[in-house]
Amino acid sequence: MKTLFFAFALLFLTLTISAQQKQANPELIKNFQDMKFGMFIHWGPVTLRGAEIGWSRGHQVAADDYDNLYKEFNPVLFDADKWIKTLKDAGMKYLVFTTRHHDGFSMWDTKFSDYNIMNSPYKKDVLMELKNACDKYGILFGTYYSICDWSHPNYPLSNIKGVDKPDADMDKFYTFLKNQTKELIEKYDTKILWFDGEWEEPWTHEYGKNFYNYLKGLNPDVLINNRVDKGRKGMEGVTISNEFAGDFATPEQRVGAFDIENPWESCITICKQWAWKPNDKMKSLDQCIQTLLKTVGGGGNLLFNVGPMMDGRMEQRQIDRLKEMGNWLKKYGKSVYGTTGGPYKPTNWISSTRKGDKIYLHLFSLENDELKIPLPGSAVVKNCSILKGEKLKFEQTKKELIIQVPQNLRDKIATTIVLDLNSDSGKIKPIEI
Ligand code: JFZ
Repeated sequence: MKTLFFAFALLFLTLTISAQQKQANPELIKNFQDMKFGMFIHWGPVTLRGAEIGWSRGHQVAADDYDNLYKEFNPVLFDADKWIKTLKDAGMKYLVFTTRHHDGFSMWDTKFSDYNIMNSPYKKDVLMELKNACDKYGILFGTYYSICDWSHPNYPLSNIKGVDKPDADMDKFYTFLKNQTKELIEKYDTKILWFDGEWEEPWTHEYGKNFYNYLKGLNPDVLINNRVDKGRKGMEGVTISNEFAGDFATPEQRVGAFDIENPWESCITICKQWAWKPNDKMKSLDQCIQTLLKTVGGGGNLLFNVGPMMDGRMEQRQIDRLKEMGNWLKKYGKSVYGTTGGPYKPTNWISSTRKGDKIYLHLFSLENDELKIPLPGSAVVKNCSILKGEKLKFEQTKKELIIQVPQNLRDKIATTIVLDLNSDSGKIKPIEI
């Protein structure tokens, strides 16, 4: 009887394990999470029109016009070194660059499509230049790659009403995806494959699982986002499970919900459009930093998007804004990099991170001089001060911590307070304020 039980238990265990997706190794995930802040770049020939990448094809820009823009694309002022220096000075640690968006244009020297940057008047492999600049500055190099390709003859959809492709062949298209991504892995040594466009009907859960396993077979150290599979339902994007493939979740244009169990990364634009748009409304420095702190405080990374211009430069006002973020991080980065979210769940006036025996509070606003927050008595506060600054008066009761934060010690953007505990801050359960 006992033997039979164990035999069944073993069988069950084997089946469950084999039904699971290959998971990324925990150290790889940890390194990714520790970086906290990366740059997303959406760029391509469409910047000649200042319209949105991919989506404007057949809408704001006639498809025929759109598909011929590359013949005029000549970003002579492109300087990979300058871009990556800008990224580094912003305090960012990694890059995700659009190698091929929904429009199907490849931004690298690919063997598998002629619709690529080498056939533009510019004729240079911008992806290789970016990869080399990332290596030079110690920045992790990652690539965005759209699954849907509205201009490819073998992809069934075009995103234009009434235009479909009856002769499309999805299996052939899948082979094309495998060939191109193999180049990204083997020739460019991409460390992140950031998929997108998985929500369209031709892409299935079967393709998703298969693709993920294929890519991990080429290099198990490539991180792959959850948009490789069909698990993401909507923009919140929180789907890290054994059922669906993907190493991290991808909430879009919003700070993800508090989650310190599953890796996630919010992608958010510095302006409104992903690709460059003249006079696009840019976020204030307050908004930029608070977005980063709320994301990190919730346990996520921020992939902050910049859209460079048609001539190859980033806009100066965006470079300046990023530099301001970098300056803030130079001073307060200790409360960001390598931390974990919480224990306080972010609100619109406070966010928090922690590491070892420390808790970092980021205070965006405070009505009076007294900050009163719940804290279990088991976590004894030994010291309380502004990070790299003055000591603060505090008082701890059984359930609460009361800190005096006078106006003159506050930072306009976020006042960063460090609490030294007598124990591991990681043990504190998430706290709602
Ligand atoms: C996608 C892209 O379409 C967008 O251009 C950008 O690259 C972003 C990072 O990812 O965003 C989406 C995805 C899905 C929808 C809209 C925007 N949707 O289903 O409406």
